[in-house]
Amino acid sequence: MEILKKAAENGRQNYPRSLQTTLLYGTAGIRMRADNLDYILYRMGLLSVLFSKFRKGQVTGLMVTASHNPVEDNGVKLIDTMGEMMPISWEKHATKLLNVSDDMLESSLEAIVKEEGIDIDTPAVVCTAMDTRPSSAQLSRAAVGGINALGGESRSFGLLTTPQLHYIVCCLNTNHQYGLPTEDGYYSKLTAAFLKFNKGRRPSRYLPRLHVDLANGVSAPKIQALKTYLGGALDITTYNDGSSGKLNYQVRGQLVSHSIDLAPGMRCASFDGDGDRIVYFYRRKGGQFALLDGDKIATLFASFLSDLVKASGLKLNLGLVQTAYANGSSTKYITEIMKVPVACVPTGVKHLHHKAGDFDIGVYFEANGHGTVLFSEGAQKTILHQAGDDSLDEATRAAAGQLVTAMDMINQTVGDAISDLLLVETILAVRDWTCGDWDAAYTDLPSVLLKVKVEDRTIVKTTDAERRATSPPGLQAAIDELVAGYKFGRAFVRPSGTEDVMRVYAEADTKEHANKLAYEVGLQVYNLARGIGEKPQCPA
Ligand code: 16G
Ligand code: MG
Repeated sequence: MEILKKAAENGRQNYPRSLQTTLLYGTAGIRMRADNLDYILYRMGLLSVLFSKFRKGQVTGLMVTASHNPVEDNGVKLIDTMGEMMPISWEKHATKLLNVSDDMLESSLEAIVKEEGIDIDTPAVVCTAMDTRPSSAQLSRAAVGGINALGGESRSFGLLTTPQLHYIVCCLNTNHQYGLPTEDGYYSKLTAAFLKFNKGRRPSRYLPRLHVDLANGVSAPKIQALKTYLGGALDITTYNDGSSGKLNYQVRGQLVSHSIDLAPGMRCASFDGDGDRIVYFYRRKGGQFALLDGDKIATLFASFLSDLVKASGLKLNLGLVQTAYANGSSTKYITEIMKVPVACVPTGVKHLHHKAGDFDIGVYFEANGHGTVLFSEGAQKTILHQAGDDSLDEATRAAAGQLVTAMDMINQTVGDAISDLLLVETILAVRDWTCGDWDAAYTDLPSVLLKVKVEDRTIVKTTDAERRATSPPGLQAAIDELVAGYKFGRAFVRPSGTEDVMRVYAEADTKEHANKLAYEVGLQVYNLARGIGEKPQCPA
């Protein structure tokens, strides 16, 4: 095919492969130092065109970002036609294109076309956007180079948060039914729902005042825009708003801000670099710092929505999806007190998103703050119908109407810090709650995360949503024995998908016990899975 040949030739000349290491399109696309990413972005541009053609010319998306990685890094996330992540079945094609030599690019493209039965003459459209990294503009140009080389139409949206691009792709493929495919359409839809919910509300305990750390990322300009749509309904003070300081400085894993001088009574949140994760935090009355993480947000959403479902007289099955990292107390609270079914899946948003689709209303969150709510098509129809059914009493209809408004506030395509923020604030306002009220639902068990370096992390295999190790032999038995020695003990190990390390998680009744359990399990991993370098140390 002539066009594949030309695109490969263009790649060889203008975007030659500059790395010889083996790369993986993994849990959340690919991320690495920005210096060598040009050819990768070019090739991912090519792939997104093939993917759009495969989807019969529907719009796909390509986001240039490395999320919460340091500013020197960059990366790419590819987006499916309904705004979800690119399907897992296509990740192998991405990985293949990342690793072939320039000479093999043409034949690799051809192989994908053949395997997926793609009609190369189908038109293709790819929307692109980027975060605020210094390398993002150049890398976007490389991606557009790839898109155009295969005859695809590229539509560049400039700076956006990752979830905003997901939203726009979904709008474009649903004939604007999901909303208007613009940044203005996004703010208008979400804030209209927020304002509707909060109109005339006079809470006494809840204060519409929030402090948000934006990690100097792309959400910084976006929150400024959001504020103009919110008017005075929510007073947001921003930190790390991009005016100075490094992107994601001191952010990384748990997103906790070090920039906010936290006084009792302040309600705070922090975002990651590309705006798809959020956690809340505050200081308890006694002065203790408390994190309201993805588990706490998930329980807040699930309890609110399940109350509305009941009040609207609907029989919809609502479930919650977590990973093994969810605190044991949250899982216990959700199943035993809230009586909401919980599913556990392997780490990585795509697994949670997929599983959430099994419920009429599926709430999913990773403890690290990535999550959203999915409403099945049937559920959406039923809710809309109920809200407009004049034969019902007013309270029932009003509850269904509130569900409709909540649906409008939620970005169902992917976890979205802005959308999650608006829903958390709405629920707190409706319930007239402080952070303390929210936090009181359950108390997290103390937990610890450790990293262990091993020769080859692929020798550790897991099952049961990563909660049990099946290899190397003896590892799980050793973990079971250790865990049995601790009250409320729980521990698991899994190979990281983003770093060359093994991760160890442990929780127990006290911090000291959790530390000790993590350390003991870490040692077993080190011994049984061929650890290298320094042995794990017991956390202080
Ligand atoms: C990626 C995932 C995140 C997951 C993390 C685990 C997405 C968008 N992001 O950042 O969900 O928690 O990887 O990293 O899927 P790990 O495998 O290194 O522990
Ligand atoms: Mg992110």
